[in-house]
Amino acid sequence: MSLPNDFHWGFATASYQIEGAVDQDGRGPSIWDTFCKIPGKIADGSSGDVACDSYNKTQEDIALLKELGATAYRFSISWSRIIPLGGRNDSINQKGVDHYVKFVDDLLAAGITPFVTLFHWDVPDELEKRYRSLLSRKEFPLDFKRYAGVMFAALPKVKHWVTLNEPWCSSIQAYSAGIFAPGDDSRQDIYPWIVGHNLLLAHAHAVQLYRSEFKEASQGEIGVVLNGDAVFPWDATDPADVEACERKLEFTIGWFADPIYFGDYPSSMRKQLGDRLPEFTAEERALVQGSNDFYGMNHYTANYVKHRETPAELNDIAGNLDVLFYNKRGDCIGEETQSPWLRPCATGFRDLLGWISRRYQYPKIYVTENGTSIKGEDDLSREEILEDDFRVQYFDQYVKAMAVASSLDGVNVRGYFAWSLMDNFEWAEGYQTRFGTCYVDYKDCQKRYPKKSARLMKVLFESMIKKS
Ligand code: GBH
Repeated sequence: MSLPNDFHWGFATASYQIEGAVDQDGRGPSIWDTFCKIPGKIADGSSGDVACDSYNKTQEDIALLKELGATAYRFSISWSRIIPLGGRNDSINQKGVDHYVKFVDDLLAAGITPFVTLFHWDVPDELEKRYRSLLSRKEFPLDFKRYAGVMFAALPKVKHWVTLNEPWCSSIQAYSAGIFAPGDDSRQDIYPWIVGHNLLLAHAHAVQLYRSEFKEASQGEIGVVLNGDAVFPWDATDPADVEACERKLEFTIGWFADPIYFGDYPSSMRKQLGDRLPEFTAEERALVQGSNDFYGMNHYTANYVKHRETPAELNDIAGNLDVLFYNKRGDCIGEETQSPWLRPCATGFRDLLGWISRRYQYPKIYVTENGTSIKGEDDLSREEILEDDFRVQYFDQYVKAMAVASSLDGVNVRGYFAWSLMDNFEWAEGYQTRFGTCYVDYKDCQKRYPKKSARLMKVLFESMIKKS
């Protein structure tokens, strides 16, 4: 059981979840600033206004990464710090650009490889007001392309670019569930599919620009990050449940990865959604197909999947099936955590790495997020929180499952990022849910304290990465 000798490992974060400093140095508001102000949207009524104050603590964050031994760091850029109004004819905020230029330089000086995400859900608010942002097939992809180009030019030393984080969440959580910004669930039958299409176009435009003007000089790579939970049939002897498992993966992963690797949506989606799912024009298809240099994989949990007998509802987003924690025999998928959707099940990780590899011809994979919350963690004292044995066990099992997939299943996994470097703004769940491997004391200047799990990572990876 081992990992390749050039394997990258480290921790991940996202701009709105950690930066704070929302009015500093000319940053414009994003849809999350606006969304957090709507009463009832965030569990504890909080926002990213201060968060971990990482915008003002870059030196501390880099020191922390160094102390923990990370060889890489995945973070995201706040689009509205770069172009406060967001659009392709709007002005650039040099202070925002300078901030990330210095951050990348400082990371490299510390021997840490930056993996930079351009978009982790924080659309400039002005674009929402101007043309309803993600809903615009004409404007959004081009505005994103221009923003991406500004960053490619500003950060030539970055060799690993992520266009989008989890377009599934931008579509479903925002336009079906309505629990993420901008929270528009007025047309659950069509908006998610339109938004997904537009995000694919935005991704592909950025990739095309990178490849035509920047890739050769910087010798870098670019790809999208997709979320996906592992699946097990509710009744393993029922072919309809086995098929439902496949359909669930197609509706979450294949929705984006099939157009990127094959040039079109999965037929199971077309069959259920009909013309509510946009068609690719020939031009769009040519742009999207082949637009990944690597596959970015965010992975946390698994479910049992049971097919439904009744016809799919108009607002169904999963493939007409039930997603369950127990199977027919009464086995439970995994223990409860603080996140209602997350239950540890490391065998699912190995399975899903295999599924992605087989379906998309063994792409290079970076595991761009993996981690867990812990039930009741926020109710404990700091001393107790630092002994996060549940998280230690989670990482131990998941990283080993990944090493098995790498050693035995031919999976080409080349990097891994624990979510997250530190406790942070957990979107609609506010600050009560802690995903950090480091504890953040929000009552005392957002001081960071490594939990046991943060220190485990180095031990784990050093024991598994081949020396030569
Ligand atoms: C990641 O998404 C995010 O990238 C990161 O910002 C976040 O902090 C981290 O997870 C922890 O939550 O509501 O039952 O339909 C995780 C992937 C996929 C998890 C969708 C929640 C919704 C399940 N997410 N899933 S449900």
